[in-house]
Amino acid sequence: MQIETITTTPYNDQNPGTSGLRKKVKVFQQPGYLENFVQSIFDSLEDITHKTLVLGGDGRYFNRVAIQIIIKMAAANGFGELIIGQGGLLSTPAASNIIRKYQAFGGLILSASHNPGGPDEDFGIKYNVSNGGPASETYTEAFYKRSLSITEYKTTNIQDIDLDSIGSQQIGNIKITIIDPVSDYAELMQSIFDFKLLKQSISSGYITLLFDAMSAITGPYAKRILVDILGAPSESVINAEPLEDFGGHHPDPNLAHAHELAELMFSDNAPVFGAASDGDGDRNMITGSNIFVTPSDSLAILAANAHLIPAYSKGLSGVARSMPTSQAVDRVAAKYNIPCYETPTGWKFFGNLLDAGKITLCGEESFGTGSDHVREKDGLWAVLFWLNLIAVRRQPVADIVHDHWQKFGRDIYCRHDYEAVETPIANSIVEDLRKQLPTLPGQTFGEYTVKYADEFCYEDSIDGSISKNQGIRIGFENGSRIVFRLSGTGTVGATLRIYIERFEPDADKHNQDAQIALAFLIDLAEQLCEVKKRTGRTEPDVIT
Ligand code: G16
Repeated sequence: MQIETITTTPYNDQNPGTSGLRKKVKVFQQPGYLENFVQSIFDSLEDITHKTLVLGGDGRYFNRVAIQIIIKMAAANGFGELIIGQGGLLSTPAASNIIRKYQAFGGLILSASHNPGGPDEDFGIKYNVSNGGPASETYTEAFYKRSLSITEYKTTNIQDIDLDSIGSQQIGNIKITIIDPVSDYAELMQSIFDFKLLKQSISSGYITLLFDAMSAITGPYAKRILVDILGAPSESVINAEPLEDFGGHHPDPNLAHAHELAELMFSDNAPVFGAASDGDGDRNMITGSNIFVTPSDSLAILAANAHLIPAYSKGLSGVARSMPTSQAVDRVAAKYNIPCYETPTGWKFFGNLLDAGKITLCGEESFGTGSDHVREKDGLWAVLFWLNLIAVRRQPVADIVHDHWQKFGRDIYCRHDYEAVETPIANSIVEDLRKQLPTLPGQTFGEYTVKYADEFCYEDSIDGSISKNQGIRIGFENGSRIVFRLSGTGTVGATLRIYIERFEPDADKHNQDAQIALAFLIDLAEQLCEVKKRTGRTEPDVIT
């Protein structure tokens, strides 16, 4: 194996966002672009010699090409072993599990998550550290800094590796192991949930289900677990084959993009339970017959019922949610007298709390829920949690949700996204909101009096690191909130997200449509940020 040092020129746009570096495939295909970023990561890590690196992605276009490039670079940079999912495939939670289980040094996960795939669409790459979780901002800032001054990268002249045959081979100083991407993950799920009860509930017909894998990574995982192990009929998993372009769709599990599932779930033939996951398998959308469960409510319901699940039967050490996620889980934590943490958007902020044992469950409004079993959010885990819950409580999803609201009140919630806004316009919206902040407290709009208006700043209670400018929050005396922030995962222009919530304690008013119940706050948000006025748009692109 001959090591080659290639001269390169830095790119100035390799600053990782909320979850790694995401760009158009064409950007990644520029000479040295992927290589520069990978070398910047390797250069920024502590000694990597003889260490083990996990490698896999969601199978989108450019996945296999990128994996071959990274294998050669990892070999040249001195790694001792690579563990790669067969076909170059690993869901994000499965990769996190493999890093932890095999005590790897870290992992590279290739995905742009829920963003579309294909030659003209998106690709992404992120580094996860030895706890299985996304690298913290300290690391990502170091990667970026290094990428601005990089002058060379290392690679080797070895042949492309056969990614499809399971087994190990030694090439020079590096061992390359291709593993089944599903079996370790399936084993982990069986150690958390009551599979015997699930099997009975499915075979008796009490639970009927539909899972939409959206032509993305969870197809093989869902088929193995839901169909082969738990015995659900094979038609229970749709769009089960991972495709490089996700069949031309957005692999984004919401009612707009998982429309096949949504149509069935809101029809007379709806099964008891329906769910979807995203490109890389870390997100989940939960529905029941004629009901959609918001991710914020789902987190609260899982927290309130966790004691019914074998792995969490002893209770939760604490819970956490990202700042824009509704306060529903806070009410559960208060009732059970456990700590509740509020972190910035981004799964990486949960890692320290999970490692320190301060929280067991965490989640985000962006269709992410997870626990201390891995250090990523986990789509199929959330699906199995809900199935286990339905099986134990012998209640349909709608009853579980309504019972929860009855007990805790309902945090009526929605998010409006304005996508691909011209960056200068988006920046001026944020700047102008910032200027208004000092004048807002004490002002009254209808029945809403502003209690505080600020920019969220997070201090990590474990390592003391501080993350500033994590979203603009306007909180009202009655607990309602409007939050504005720019997404850190888009690849075109800027995406403005507006998060709106209002607490409704009165059970007679729980069955309202969120857009109607929140209409006043939605109008107020426009009055404050003027996104429609400034962009000439009449509607958000996506409402969740
Ligand atoms: C990523 C992060 C999540 C975050 C989401 C949305 O998810 O891992 O923590 O909530 O992006 O972030 P933003 O609002 O900045 O676009 P994923 O599923 O895209 O990896």
